[in-house]
Amino acid sequence: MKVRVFTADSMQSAIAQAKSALGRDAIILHTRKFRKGGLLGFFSKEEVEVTAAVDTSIATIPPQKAEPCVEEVAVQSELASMRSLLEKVISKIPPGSEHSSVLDLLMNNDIDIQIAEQIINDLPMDYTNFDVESPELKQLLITQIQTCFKSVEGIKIPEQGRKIAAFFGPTGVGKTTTIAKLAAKFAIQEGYQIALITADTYRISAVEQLKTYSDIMGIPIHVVYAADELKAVLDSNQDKQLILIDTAGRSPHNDEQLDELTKLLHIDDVIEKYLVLSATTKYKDALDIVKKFSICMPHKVIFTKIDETRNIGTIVNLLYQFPISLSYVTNGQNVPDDIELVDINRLTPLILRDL
Ligand SMILES: Nc1nc2c(ncn2[C@@H]2O[C@H](COP(=O)(O)OP(=O)(O)OP(=O)(O)O)[C@@H](O)[C@H]2O)c(=O)[nH]1
Ligand SMILES: [Mg+2]
Repeated sequence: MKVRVFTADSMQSAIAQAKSALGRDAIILHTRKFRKGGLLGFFSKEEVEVTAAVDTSIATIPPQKAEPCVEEVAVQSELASMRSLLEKVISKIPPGSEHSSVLDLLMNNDIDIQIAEQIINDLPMDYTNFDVESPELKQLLITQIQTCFKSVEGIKIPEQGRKIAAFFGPTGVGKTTTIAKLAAKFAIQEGYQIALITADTYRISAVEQLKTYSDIMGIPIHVVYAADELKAVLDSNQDKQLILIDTAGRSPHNDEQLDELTKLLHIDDVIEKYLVLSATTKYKDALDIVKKFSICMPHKVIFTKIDETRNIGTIVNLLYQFPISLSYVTNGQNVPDDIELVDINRLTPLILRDL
């Protein structure tokens, strides 16, 4: 303990001196007043004496750090993991807000994030010079997307011989309607000799559906129940320049049905196989469909119902994933009008409709 005595002309001033010399923890041990100077007791001045002390042992003990409680530990660890997560997320965002705006635009059009990144990375020039909503940037993206369209070909009927085309895919995508549109185009508008075959004996009224079109157009129709019957009908229609085969819609997850379909379609190697897909299909489902139906070895793909969706990025996503040859797109229920050969210049602006 350290003890010191302080004198001043007032109690306040003496205590202030003590605190200033010994610190805020100083304690006052004793005070007394006394008179100083003067002559024979006259003219003397009253003074105050303060005895103060400070415990030096307290001052030298290092302050104890309180042990954190369980809740504090949990909060600290939570904060640490949030910080590390945030750092990871930030590290993945490429620098520049232009990049994320263009990425958003592509993703708003249903283009998968990884494919959108690829499209942006492959742009031949610095897109950051352009305003995100500028027509120049839109054109740059469209031109880049067009590079994924490898080949487009519709049904080509040879001068000599015939063409046999079969249509297959998931249920309800528009196979039968598309066949009716193509039958009208080739038979009525272009005057070819054609025949229809339906192998869809699975769904009640499926035969009736195609028969109604064949009756209106005056085109012969055959119904087949098995692969060998198909072979026989193809053999008996040698005089036809085009034969269109309808099949029952199949789930991509039913392997037994897909095997049966594959056998039917491979009864004759000359059959040109068209996978029919709806443009309204979610990308992940479309991926499954293309993977599963690849067992049937499609030559070309038809996208239907592009009138029913605002975002047809699924088409771009698939083209970036698979070396698909395109043929037709359909854009409505009207037979025969709502079908056209894929025109890249007309289709790609639709893909970026929301730009
Ligand atoms: N909006 C729109 N509807 C279409 C288009 N193509 C077909 N449809 C309609 O889709 C529905 C199903 O058409 P279908 O031709 O019967 O389909 P499908 O693939 O043959 O069906 P399943 O044989 O049952 O597998 C019908 O209502 C058609 O009118 C199109 O391009 N746009
Ligand atoms: Mg059908």
